[in-house]
Amino acid sequence: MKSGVFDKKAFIQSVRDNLKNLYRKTLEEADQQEIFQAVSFAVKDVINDRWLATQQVFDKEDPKIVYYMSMEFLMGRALGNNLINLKEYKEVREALDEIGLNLDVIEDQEPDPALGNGGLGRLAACFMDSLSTLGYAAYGCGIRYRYGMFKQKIQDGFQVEVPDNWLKNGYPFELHRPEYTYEIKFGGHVRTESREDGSLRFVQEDYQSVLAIPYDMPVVGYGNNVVNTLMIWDAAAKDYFELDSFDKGDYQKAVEQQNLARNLVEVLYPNDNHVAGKELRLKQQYFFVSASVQRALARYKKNHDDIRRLPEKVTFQLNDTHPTVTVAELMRILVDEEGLGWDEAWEITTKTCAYTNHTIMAEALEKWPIEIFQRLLPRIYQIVDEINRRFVLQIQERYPGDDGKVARMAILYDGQVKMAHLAIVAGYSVNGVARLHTEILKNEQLHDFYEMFPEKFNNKTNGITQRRFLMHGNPLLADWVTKHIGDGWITELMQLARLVPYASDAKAQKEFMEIKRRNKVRLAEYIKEHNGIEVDPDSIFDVQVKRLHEYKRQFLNILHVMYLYNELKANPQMDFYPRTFIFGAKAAAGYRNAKLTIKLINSVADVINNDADIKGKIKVVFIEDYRVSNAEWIFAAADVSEQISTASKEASGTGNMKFMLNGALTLGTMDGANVEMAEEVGMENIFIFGMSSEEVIAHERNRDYDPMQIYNSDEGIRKVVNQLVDGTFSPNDPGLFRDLYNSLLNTQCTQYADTYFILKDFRSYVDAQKRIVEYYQDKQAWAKSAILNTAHAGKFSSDRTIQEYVDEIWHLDHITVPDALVAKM
Ligand code: F58
Repeated sequence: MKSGVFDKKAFIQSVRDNLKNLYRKTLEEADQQEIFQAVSFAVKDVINDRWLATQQVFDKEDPKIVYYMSMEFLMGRALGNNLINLKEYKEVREALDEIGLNLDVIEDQEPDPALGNGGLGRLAACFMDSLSTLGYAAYGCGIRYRYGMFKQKIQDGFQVEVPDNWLKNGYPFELHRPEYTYEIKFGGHVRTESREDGSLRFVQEDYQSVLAIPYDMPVVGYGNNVVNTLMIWDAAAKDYFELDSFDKGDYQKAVEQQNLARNLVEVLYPNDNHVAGKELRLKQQYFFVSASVQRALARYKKNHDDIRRLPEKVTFQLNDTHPTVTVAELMRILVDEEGLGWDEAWEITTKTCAYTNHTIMAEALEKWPIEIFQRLLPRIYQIVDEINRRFVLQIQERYPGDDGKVARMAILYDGQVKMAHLAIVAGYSVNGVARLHTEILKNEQLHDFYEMFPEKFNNKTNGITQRRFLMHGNPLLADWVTKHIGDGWITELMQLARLVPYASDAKAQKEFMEIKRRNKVRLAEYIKEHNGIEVDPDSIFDVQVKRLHEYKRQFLNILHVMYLYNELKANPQMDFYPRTFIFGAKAAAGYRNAKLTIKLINSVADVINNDADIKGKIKVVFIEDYRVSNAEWIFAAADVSEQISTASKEASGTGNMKFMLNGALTLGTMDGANVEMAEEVGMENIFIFGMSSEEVIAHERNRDYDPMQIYNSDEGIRKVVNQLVDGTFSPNDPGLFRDLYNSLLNTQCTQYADTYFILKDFRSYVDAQKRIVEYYQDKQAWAKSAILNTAHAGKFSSDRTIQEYVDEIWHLDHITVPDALVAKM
């Protein structure tokens, strides 16, 4: 086991020992949760040897390290993934089988560590997997939220949020590291004193503080002994011990610190593409940033004595603007604690921090009221103020007399701290997450900055890990691929291109579609069990799973389902290929139209699924609690992948890539990474519709779009829109969907009607849907396109993305961890 050979007997013995030591139970007495824990600890033993060995290599070789700073890591379950990456998945399944245990059932006991919202958090998790697999030294730095993303229940068609207590049984893959505790200071004020050499020293006083205590989670590389660390921070009160003694310390202060510590890491803010400007969120940001930067610098100083050479060994990647205080915290430590001058400190900081932008949506741009920022982080604010002062001078020098530039570009303006501006000014790299997105950043959103710092801007098209989203999620297809081209694709996804010849091979087509069918049966059983709905595995599985947001246009999808239903009702004899429309989405708790869209989908499902007239030709399913674990099965079972955002709004998308890898055909707009997917797979194998991003941007600029004209002139559209308010889908409460109706037509309700151009793109979408059903009925053509989608998904591996970050931004050193070293642990 240590050096790559799996020892079945030892593994089973280890599981039995763990049951005995943890629960004083035999295998026969233990329940499935206990068995999950015991198996996980047995796996962790194996991981620990590699983890220790990796640390020794770090110490010996001193590679440059990337600290991936992110408020979110949507890791998903670890047990199965760790086994895959240890290359022991099948062996462990067989070993457990021999003692009467089923690995699927055991894996299902694990809570989904859901410390993220959606794409941004899942990207961070895929990146960690690729960093380990490619052999680069990395720490993921984040927060150990007590409650992650809420669990979604559907009650009477409405979303209800239930807290997700993922730690209630204890999480076997985390390691408590109290020896790396740091103090984090909030509030108070800054006193200035003179040093002996006449320079000034800044001291924060009368602050409240909390302790940051890290938990480490292993991130196992595929088959290479490398184990990196996800370091997530828990909070504890500093002076709590004083509470039980009346004569020591300040009781009031101790209670406050206790409350601060409790609240800080209590819960993840459940918004996607929208920021909650809450003071607690800023506290969370500074908390994990300060702890991580302190940890990174302590690590560096252990074996380097020149802090000026920090950029040679350390880089901080800011996952969106949420960790941008990194910049100011690094400056603070360099100036206040290391005693460097401003210019020297700035030189180091601007070679160490880099920023990734994930959205152009205005609601997602972080701005903090200066009042809050200054009160909470007085010293950090002073530093930001100085960065801003110097930057404004630079703008004025470059664009004399242009006050517009200052207004648009300053970091502090209008009583606000603009985090993106700070990240761009201090970062040595600014990247978008798909080619189109980066172009929009350069030409529109961040144009002023691009003009001033063109050399900072670059693109890194997102990717996904094939280890989780093909090997683990779709073992049948993974084996089929390996049978045809060998297993090199597991670490070099471009090798999938070798499947191209099989796309036209009748036998391969048949096998591929049989696998798709078996995955559809697996999902149909899940749906039957969870929704009580019977779906036909021979119908077209048309799937849209992602966070619910107006720009992602689940609304367009369900309006189209209503439209089809109307057609079928009007003409029950029409030629109609059976379709199953599958949705899965969480809405932010306070996002009304998003929540109402969930209710609409469920109401439409109720009516259509129970209408005997249409003979089950359309089914609508809303999968409750869409999350990483059920996502893996959903991607495997999809025929059609809905990627239908209003062009220009989806920065990249990553679900689109997971569907493609699993052989679904995309029905999408020319948005985000869809553009590059179309380029890879060819326009014959993808279904594109709707306005281009240029057209959307032009309409937004000219404000010349009038949905009313479409409503008035198109009867089919008028009918579905009217059905939102005539009680067709809510007979007991005909006004229920009025807000959705208004969002399409009524200018009083939103800044302008139909903000996301749903009616504008509707006909083009109907047409693309028609083309796709026709195509589906040509079994050979479809199978060929499906195989070609898998074959051309190679570019969308996060391994490719990470290699680009390494080559063009981070410049990390490659490490290897020899078997012999692991064997010695
Ligand atoms: C997503 N952003 C983009 N933000 O929407 C998606 O196109 C992209 O593929 C993905 O990032 C990865 O680059 C996203 O998920 C959030 O969830 C933030 C959470 C915190 C508040 C602001 C939005």
